[in-house]
Amino acid sequence: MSNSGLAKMRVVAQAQPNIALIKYWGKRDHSLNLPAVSSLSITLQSLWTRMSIEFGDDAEVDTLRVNDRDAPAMLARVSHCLDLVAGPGRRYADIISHSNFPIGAGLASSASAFAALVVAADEEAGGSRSCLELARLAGAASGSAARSLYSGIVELTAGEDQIDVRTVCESSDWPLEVVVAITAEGPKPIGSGDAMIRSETTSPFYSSWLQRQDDDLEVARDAVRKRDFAKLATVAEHNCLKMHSVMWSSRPPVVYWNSATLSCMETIRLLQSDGHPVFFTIDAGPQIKAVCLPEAADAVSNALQQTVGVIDTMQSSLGAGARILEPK
Ligand code: 2P0
Repeated sequence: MSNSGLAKMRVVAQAQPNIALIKYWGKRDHSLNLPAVSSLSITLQSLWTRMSIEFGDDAEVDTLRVNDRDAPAMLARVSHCLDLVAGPGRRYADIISHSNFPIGAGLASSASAFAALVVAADEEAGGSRSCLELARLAGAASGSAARSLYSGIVELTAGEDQIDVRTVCESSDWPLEVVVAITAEGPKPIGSGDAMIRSETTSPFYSSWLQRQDDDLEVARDAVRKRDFAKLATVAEHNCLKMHSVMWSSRPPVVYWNSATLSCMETIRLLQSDGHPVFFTIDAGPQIKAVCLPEAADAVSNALQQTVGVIDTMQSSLGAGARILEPK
C-alpha cells in the first residue's frame, strides 16, 4: 500500500502472520487474554498486513477501514487495543488496514493486524515501548499476535501473569519455506476465542492437552536447536492433531476442516513417503500450511495445487517481525 492519497503524517506499520508449530489453544485468564500454554511459531515473510493510523484532534470517534471497507464489527477490539497502547485519554484514531491474503479464514490475520496496530499506535503516541512490551499489548488483544512482533522461529512462554516472547532462531539461520493451500475463502464458523472457551469447558481431553504441552515444546525447541527437520515435523504434526482432537471432542464439536483439508493431508503424506522434507499444520480454519525445506518447495507447491479442492496456494519464507514502514 502506498501512502499516497492518505492524509499527511500518517504512521504506517507492517506485520506478517505467524503459523504456530506448537499451538496455543486455551486461556489461563480471559480478562487479560493470557494463554494457558506456551507456543512456538514461525513468522512469515510474503503475507502481510499494513496498518496506517492517525490520531486526530477533531475526531469524535475511532474509525476503521479494512481492505477498503468500513469494519464496525472489529472496532471495539481495535479501540481497546489503542487504549492499552496510547492510554485511555488518547485522541480518537483513524485506522486503515490492508492485508494481501484472505482475512478471518484461519490464516492468522488477527495476529498480523494487532501486531501492526500496536507498533503503529506506539509510534503515533511517541514510540517509547520495547518490542516485548508491544508484544504483551498485542497479545492482550489477540494471543497469537504477540508472536508476530518477532522474526523467524519464535517462542512464547505463558507465565502466571504475563507472557515472554523471543526469537529462538533467525530465518537466515534455518531457512524454511511454507506453502499455504487455501481450501475455502469464507469466514470461519466460530472465532478462536469462543471456540477456546468451548474446548476449555467441554472437551474431556483439554486437561491432558495442557499437561503435555511443555513436553512437545521441549522436543520442538531441541529440534530447532539441532536443525533436525524430521524431529520438528513429527512433533509439530502430533501437536496440531492433538489440538484438533481437543476441538473435535468439544461440545458442540469445533470442526474447522473440510474435505480438501483432508485431501491436502494425504498429499503431504505421499510427498513424505517419496522422501520430501515436508510436514503439515492446520489452525482455526480449513487451510493447510505445509512447512518444508527449500529444496522441496516446488514439489510441495505443485502437489498441493493439483489436490482436489485447493482454490489457491501461497508461498512464503520466514521473515521479520512487526516494524514501522513510515514513521511519524
Ligand atoms: C495458534 N490459534 O497458536 C493457535 C492455533 C489458532 C489455532 O492463536 O482469542 O486469534 O484472539 O487470543 O490469537 C488463534 O487465536 O486468539 C490462534 P485470541 P487468536 O496460532
